Amino acid sequence: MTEHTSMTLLGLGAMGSALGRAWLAAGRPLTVWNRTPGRTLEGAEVAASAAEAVAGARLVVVCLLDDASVGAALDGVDLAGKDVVNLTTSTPDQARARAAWAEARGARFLDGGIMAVPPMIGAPETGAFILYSGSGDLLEQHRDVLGVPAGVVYVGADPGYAALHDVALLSAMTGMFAGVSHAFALLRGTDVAPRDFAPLLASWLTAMSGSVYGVADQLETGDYTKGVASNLAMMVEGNATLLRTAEEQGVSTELLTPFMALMERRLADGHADEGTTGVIDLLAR
Ligand code: FVH
Repeated sequence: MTEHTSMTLLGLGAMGSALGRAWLAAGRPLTVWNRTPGRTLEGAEVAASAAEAVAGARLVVVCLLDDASVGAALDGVDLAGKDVVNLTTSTPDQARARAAWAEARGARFLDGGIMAVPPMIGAPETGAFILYSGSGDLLEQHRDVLGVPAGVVYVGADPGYAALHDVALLSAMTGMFAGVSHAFALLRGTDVAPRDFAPLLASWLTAMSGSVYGVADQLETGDYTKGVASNLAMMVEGNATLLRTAEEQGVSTELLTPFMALMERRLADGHADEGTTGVIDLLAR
């Protein structure tokens, strides 16, 4: 018989439940607690309070709405000697403060950023992964169990780094969603079926995604003209066609114009031969 580390999960929302189901399916005994009673998981032991759930476990996984709910749930709970893994989305500063808070209570702390939606949990073929930062020793000790719901990616000892990476990835996704929304809006009122357009859009975004490596190389070498295939002068000219088409199709340009304005500023500063990497210099305060 394998002896498992005693483990508790705080939070049975959509994501907490998905995580819990993955651990139970993998044969991990699990104690669960949720603020609103009645939310349970078949096969798990239900604790009457967060304090009771934590008291009986070495490994404490927290997946609540936000950092404030973590503070509320664990207020007054004895964390001495516990390994706390916080998978609640937070900002980098919140994660650092939560790490200091947990360590001051005698716990080891690891922060996590879940790069998946609930149906991807426990399904490695989906590419789901969880970013971790903080105690590397804690991660190594529990890597097997933490690897059950999704891939494990450790991004450093700074407890704020998982949140930083998480939010950077989500921010890029938000920009992509904005572009996708604008693209589908252009087709409204035409006989182009969204279902027919979707595969073209997916292929194009996939093809363009490789450009992130070029941006990274330019940032690291400091040469923003290196390997430029489409220069800023050409792209700013091309923006006029994008804006005019939006006008023709009766679509607002409000999602496009903030980025285009930054491209124009960089061009006006004399960087016609760059791509869009110089926009990063304009953003970073
Ligand atoms: N669902 C998703 O797509 C994502 C994807 C990536 C990462 N997130 C983050 O995961 C955290 C939990 O998200 P969730 O989907 O489980 O969220 P909900 O279904 O809304 O459940 C929220 C749970 O938090 C409990 N809760 C809220 N406030 C408090 C509080 N003050 N004290 C104690 N618990 C609290 C809530 O309990 P209840 O309402 O059932 O009583 C749920 O268990 C989150 O950080 C996402 O950003 C999800």
